[in-house]
Amino acid sequence: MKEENRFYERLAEKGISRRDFMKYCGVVTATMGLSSSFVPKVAEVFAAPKQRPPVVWLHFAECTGCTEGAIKSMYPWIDELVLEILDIEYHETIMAPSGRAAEDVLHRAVKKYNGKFICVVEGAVGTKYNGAYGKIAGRTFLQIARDVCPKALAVICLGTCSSYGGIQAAKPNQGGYKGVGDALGIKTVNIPGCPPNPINFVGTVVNFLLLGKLPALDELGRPLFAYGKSIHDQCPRRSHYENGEMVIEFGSKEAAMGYCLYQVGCKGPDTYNNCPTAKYNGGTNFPIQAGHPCIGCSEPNFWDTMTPFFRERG
Ligand code: FSX
Ligand code: SF4
Ligand code: F3S
Repeated sequence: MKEENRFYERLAEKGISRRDFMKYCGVVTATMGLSSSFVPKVAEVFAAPKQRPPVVWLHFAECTGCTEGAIKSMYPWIDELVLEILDIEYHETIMAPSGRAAEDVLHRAVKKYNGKFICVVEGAVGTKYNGAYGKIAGRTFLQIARDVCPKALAVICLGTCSSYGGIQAAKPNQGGYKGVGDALGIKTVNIPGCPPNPINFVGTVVNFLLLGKLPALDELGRPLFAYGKSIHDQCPRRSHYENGEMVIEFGSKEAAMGYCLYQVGCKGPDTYNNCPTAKYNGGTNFPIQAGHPCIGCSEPNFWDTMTPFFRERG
């Protein structure tokens, strides 16, 4: 209880009311597909964590947009919440040490928490020429992945690059880039999207801390709570024509002002993600609502299979 009170005091110091915090917990709970009766339990995970799993966060070939999205949301306190429930041992982007000191941190953490840490990976792994297409501290991405990932309790691939290869794996893919699961032949939890929605990462971690297990996954390793439905099936611009008249199905504001973007290339029917309900930037907006067709950024090989992203209206 004391710990919980201190947590709320810390929030208050940052100008965050208990109400704002509970609202965020409500969003996380809904995203996870749990009933609202779980909201207080989700709040407890943040306010009085029973465990803070050690995390080793690796970067391979990518743009770091996934980290930017996950820890630099528009409400800085949400990022801090994420950092409160995780014990981040190694993360190149946010850690203070560099060079040899950073390497030492990595080796120490992997040794100390062998079999107990969560490995979060961003970026694809080059597999051709013994992985020569990418190195950190003299070791190839492939060597690092082979060394670290099998020692983790679970590997969470954050972003389309670590999940399936992303832009690095686009044709002609000279470096033989692959997602981590493919490169190592292991099972990973994949949170794709370029960048992925941070709420899906938070939901996965909270699921683990609250229910003691990782969420149910589809055959592509994606949590079903987030990637179980197509964008098209949840789209506010969905409409259909009856006797030449457009019928707005959802009756939402967006639907009333907008039109389906299929004719200009929208890949929503072939893309599985929760963007229309979770939205980005703290639930503000997502590409289709902003007038941009979905380019399928969370699907494997979308750079090859979903292009051209735009279609000229005939
Ligand atoms: Fe890839 Fe992430 Fe796109 Fe970028 O780490 S999914 S290029 S947003 O940064 O990996
Ligand atoms: Fe489907 Fe895209 Fe049209 Fe929405 S805009 S209804 S996702 S095709
Ligand atoms: Fe990506 Fe399509 Fe969502 S482009 S962000 S999966 S709407």
